[in-house]
Amino acid sequence: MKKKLHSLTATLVCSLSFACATFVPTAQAADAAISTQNAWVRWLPNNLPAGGYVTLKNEGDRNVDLVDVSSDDYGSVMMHQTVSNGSTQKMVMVDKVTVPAHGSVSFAPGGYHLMLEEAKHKIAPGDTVHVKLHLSDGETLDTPFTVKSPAQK
Ligand SMILES: [Cu+2]
Repeated sequence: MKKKLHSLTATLVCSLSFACATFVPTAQAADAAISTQNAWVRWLPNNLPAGGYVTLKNEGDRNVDLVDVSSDDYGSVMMHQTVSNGSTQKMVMVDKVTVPAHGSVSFAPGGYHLMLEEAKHKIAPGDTVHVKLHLSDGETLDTPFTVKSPAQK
């Protein structure tokens, strides 16, 4: 009962306020649901390809796929998965990675990773690079990645 009264009040306030017009789209955008955590790049010397790692979290009710990646800092960015084959490991390209509803997926050493090649400028540990994560719901997350040396965690 108390809750109902409260929401009636909110509706009334809302209808009298211009702020309402901007409030509604903001609430919908929040539904988009994917956020990133712990984004970092394992830097290697001599312009070698670097691995990018990040955790994607989905607060929404629907699965969302990561469908493409791009960066202004690298000429080539790909989604890879390390697959072990008995005693050997190889990397395969992946077209998409699903972030399950109310779940998360991690890009981490030994599993999914971003393969970052052809750096467009000098990149060194301590730098921040940006990778755009393109999602199946139409969102693009321009995500800052901290560049770390292999010795750092
Ligand atoms: Cu790779």
